[in-house]
Amino acid sequence: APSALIGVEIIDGIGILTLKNRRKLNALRRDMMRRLTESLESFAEDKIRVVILRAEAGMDVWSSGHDITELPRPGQDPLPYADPLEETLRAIRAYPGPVIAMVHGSVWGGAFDMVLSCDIVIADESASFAITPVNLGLPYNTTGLLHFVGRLRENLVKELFFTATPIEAKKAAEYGVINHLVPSAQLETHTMEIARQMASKAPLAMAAIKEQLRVISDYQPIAAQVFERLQDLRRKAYESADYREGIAAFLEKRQPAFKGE
Ligand code: YZS
Repeated sequence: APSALIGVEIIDGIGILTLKNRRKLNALRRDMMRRLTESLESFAEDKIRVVILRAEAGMDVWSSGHDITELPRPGQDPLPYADPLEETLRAIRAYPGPVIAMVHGSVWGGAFDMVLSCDIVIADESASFAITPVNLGLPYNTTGLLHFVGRLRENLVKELFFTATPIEAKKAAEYGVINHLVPSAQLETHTMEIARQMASKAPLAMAAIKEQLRVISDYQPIAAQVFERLQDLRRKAYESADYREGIAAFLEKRQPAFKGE
């Protein structure tokens, strides 16, 4: 059941959302994403000032990313506007208070986008981050690229996307992916401390500042022709044999062989 795969708690006035799809290493299933989005809506109604997004304690994989078995069939846009993961990213970014990602273990693909969509990232030494569309032959969405470009230096964004190789916690902290890198034993207490501190500050001012920052960083006007050209480039990729091959290779647990067609 979807409700069992997302933990929803309120501790000391802090909303805590926990990814609990342990069997699939917290692959971000549609029903889980809908539940996350709904939980954020209900936290906002209850005026919960700060939210923590986390995985269950002890997970070596924080999240394996978009559930690959649920990606739209090859030939269709893999990351459409209405994708439930995209809806969750928008809900996090629009939440009228800070959302903190508390990270241990590896973070893959769309889950990295989710972490970057949070306002603050607190992690321990076991954290690592990879963005993996070139392992699948998947053309990432422009909004998603903006999330990375808005947070990280362009040469790092390119390295991450072109290699699909995880960066380890130390480097991630150096490059600004992580706000606070703390010892594992202190991850929960440190995160709660920062959450409580932010929850004691003026919520209306905070909500205004967060929304201002969101609008400023989302504001990238692109001419209609340019956007359509980008969509054509993406379409060429998601209609290709390579994208089929990338998905098939994952499902068959083998390495993909890409041909550029
Ligand atoms: O064989 P069973 O049924 O036990 O299932 C296996 C995996 O198939 C499943 N699983 C997933 N199922 C759906 N979607 C996923 N993303 C996913 N990841 C894993 O979980 C069960 C345990 O996985 P194993 O591979 O056996 O575990 P392990 O050997 O410990 O390896 C862990 C990793 C995380 C290294 C491995 O599972 C992995 O490489 N997973 C895929 C990671 C990934 O590339 N995620 C990005 C997905 N793509 C996106 O989010 C974006 C759309 S994009 O591609 O654009 O970045």
